[in-house]
Formats: sequence, C-alpha cells, structure tokens
Amino acid sequence: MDDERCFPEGRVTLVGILNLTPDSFSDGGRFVSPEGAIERTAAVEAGLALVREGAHVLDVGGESTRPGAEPVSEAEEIRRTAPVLEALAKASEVRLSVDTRKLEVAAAALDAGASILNDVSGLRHDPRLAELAADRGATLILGHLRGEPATMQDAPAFEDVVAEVTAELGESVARARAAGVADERLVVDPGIGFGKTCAHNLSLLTSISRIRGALGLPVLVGTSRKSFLGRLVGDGVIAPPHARDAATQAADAIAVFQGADALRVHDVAAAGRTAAVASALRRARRAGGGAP
Ligand code: HH2
Repeated sequence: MDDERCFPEGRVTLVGILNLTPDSFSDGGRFVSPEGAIERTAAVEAGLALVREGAHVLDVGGESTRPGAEPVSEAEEIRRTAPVLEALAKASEVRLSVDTRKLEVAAAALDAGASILNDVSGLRHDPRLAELAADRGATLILGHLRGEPATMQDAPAFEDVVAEVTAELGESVARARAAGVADERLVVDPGIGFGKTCAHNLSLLTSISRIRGALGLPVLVGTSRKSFLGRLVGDGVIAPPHARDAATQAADAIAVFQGADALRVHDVAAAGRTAAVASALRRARRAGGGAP
C-alpha cells in the first residue's frame, strides 16, 4: 500500500455511497435483480459516475444499517461487495472503502482492492478489525454507535451527547492505536442517525470542531438523506429520502464550516459544490480573525 493519505488535510474528502443491498433506506435495490443477483456492470458504472462527479473515495456496502434492517450473513455480504470492489479496482484509481462491521467481509474487501475499512460500530462489533487494519496498512473509519443497528433507535438516551460521543469515540481510537493502527490511518465519525434522536444529531452537527479538536483526528460526517432531515423539512410528516437533498446540503455545509474533513454522500456533485462554498466561508472567517 502506498503512503498517500486517503483523508489528507486541506481538502474535504468526498466519499460516494455505493450500496449493493436490496434494502438501504435511500438507494436500496438499485443494483439487485429480483432474484437477488448483484448487477455488477451497472454498479461499477454507477461507481465510476460518482468518481467523475468528484468522489475521492467510494464506500461500498453490502448490508443496510438502517433501523430494523434484516441482518445479512458474512458470505452474503462478501458475495455482494467483493466482486464489485475488484472490478472497480481494475477500472479506476479511486480509493475504495468497505462499509462493514465484520472481519471476514473486511478481509475479503481488502483482498479485492479496498484500502479503507468503514466500521460504523467503532470496533464495538468486532475489535479484530483493528488488527486487520494494522496488518494490512488500511485506513480505519471509526463510527459512533451504541448497541446494534436493529434496535439503536428504540430509546436513544444521552445526558451530554457531545461529551459522551467524543469519549466513546476516544475509546475506539485507543483500541485502534493499541492494535497498531497509525494516526495517519484513523478517521472518526460521530455516527449521525446511529442511535440518536433528531436533537442529538443537531447537537453533534453543531459540535464538529469540538469533537475534532478533542480527538485530534479527521472527522467524517454522514448526514446524506437521513430521516432526521426528513423530519425537519417534512412539515409535520417525515419527507421521503429523495426530498432530503437540499436539507443534506445545509447540514453538510454547517459541518464543513466547522472543519469536517470528509462527507459521506449519495449526491457527490452537489456535495462538492457545498464543500467548496462552506470551505471558502471557513477560510474567510479565519482570515477575518474569527474562530478557527
Ligand atoms: N451512514 C450509513 C451507513 N454507513 N458510515 C459512516 N462512516 N457514517 C455514516 O454516517 C454512515 C455510514 C447509513 O446510510 P446509507 O448507507 O445510505 O444507508 P443504509 O445503512 O440503509 O445502507
């Protein structure tokens, strides 16, 4: 693996979402035939289209983590993800990430050409992901999630969500470091929508610079089309995922303005424009002597 960082300072890294699932909340079923076969050519084409839109990283997922999603076996998750990763690795230089909590799936993805492990559980599901990342020189994204995706929205409770999420992410970071993962290969993520109420998500999104400062690592933010945004723009009902794009840009702009290093998004072109404006505003505020 080369030494170039996947999430370098000085740019907002755009992570394009490519879900190979029948049931993801926004893009589920796009590349799955009625019999459950993955439509590999169409998936690779969609990934390459995201790269043309400006994606620096493609995050390939084979299991939905939405609340109440059906669990998927490791073999099925590998069947969905590994061939598409392999084909993308042949077709493009883009960095490839696998969105999984499972060791075997992560190992198969690295074999197929991925160089980033995106673990929404922050090593709580399987701490051995840290050794795998260390051994293979992979970058590790550590998300914040209490419990399991299936039940995470049952009754999320925090006394001080920012302090608790930061402390728990710190535990994930300590585990990764203890396993030998270098800081240059670590990214943290407050887990927007993962076991949090709308108010929790808003508190976290307005505290990105605090989280980043406390942990001293790049922060990735994933708000794209999430249901709390549908709640905010839905006028009494929850707006469906396709009606949450403007809301996503607003939330992501606020995150970048505070220093978010990466955005995980469905609409890469829009995120690139949002990041350009929010970064320019951030630079203007710094030049004007405002907060960092
Ligand atoms: N959100 C989702 C999945 N993976 N990974 C990180 N690091 N951060 C996130 O916020 C995040 C993530 C959920 O979104 P999506 O992949 O669109 O849906 P689903 O889980 O239903 O496949």
